[in-house]
Amino acid sequence: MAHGSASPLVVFITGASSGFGAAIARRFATVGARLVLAARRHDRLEALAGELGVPTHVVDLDVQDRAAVEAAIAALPADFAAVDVLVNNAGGAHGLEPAQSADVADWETMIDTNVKGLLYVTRAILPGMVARDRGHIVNIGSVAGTYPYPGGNVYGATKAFTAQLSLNLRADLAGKRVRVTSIEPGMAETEFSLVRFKGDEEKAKAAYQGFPPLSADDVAEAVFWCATLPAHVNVNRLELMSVMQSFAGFSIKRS
Ligand code: NDP
Ligand code: 8X3
Repeated sequence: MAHGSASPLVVFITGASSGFGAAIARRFATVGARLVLAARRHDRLEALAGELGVPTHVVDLDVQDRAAVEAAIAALPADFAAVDVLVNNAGGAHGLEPAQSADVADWETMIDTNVKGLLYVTRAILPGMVARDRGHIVNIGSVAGTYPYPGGNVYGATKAFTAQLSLNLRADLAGKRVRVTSIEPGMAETEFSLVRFKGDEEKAKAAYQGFPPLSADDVAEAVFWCATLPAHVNVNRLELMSVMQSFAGFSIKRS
């Protein structure tokens, strides 16, 4: 187990009620980790906790609510308080409209969740990691943070933030045994598209038709690998895609 510790890892996962977060919880449960499962949908978290067979602490949490984040982390039970691995996974995309017609409320939701929520959780957990000189922050970014696509405007920008913040955290943590990793997946079949298309199941399904997208388990495996490498190994960035997803190149509109 990483960190040279005999005791099980404590893993704090935001957005554990669905998709990557739930798969990450299941992957860490296979090695007996102690899990903090955070999200807004309590029933989903309770159901997941019930199936895992490892010690869990369920936190009903909207990461956009700074006071609630600080209170929930301050109130972690002793057995879960020394977080070894924080997976900043909560988030998503809202809308796929071009910037000139996108809904500003969707932009605000993405910034409040993917950027500010991630910061609130990180800021509350990081001091403990630094004090213990041990820990790992895994931020879930996206290929959308590196490669532009039509309609990706603010979503991609929030994921570019995640990638750069991850590198800057590494700079701030120089000399500390606290690792930071940015995981940057391409299209993966989860509830992501259902959220992006505001519950339109047909559109969401179509996004994953005709090719094998990544699965939540694929991404969970990448997170698990990074977190269980020897403690001196820091994966800075890890980008993964379906073999059938690639790059479109530049667009030229000729007259
Ligand atoms: P899902 O929609 O399946 O899961 C999103 C999770 O985020 C849910 O558990 C949801 O929980 C949680 N969440 C959303 N808003 C909040 C909030 N305000 N407070 C707390 N939790 C919140 O999508 P994915 O699993 O695919 O997405 C997980 C992460 O991966 C996201 O950051 C996404 O941007 C990123 N990603 C996804 C890709 C994909 O193609 N699927 C590819 C690359 C990156 P609840 O609603 O219960 O609060
Ligand atoms: C999700 C991947 O390509 O749909 O971050 O933006 S993509």
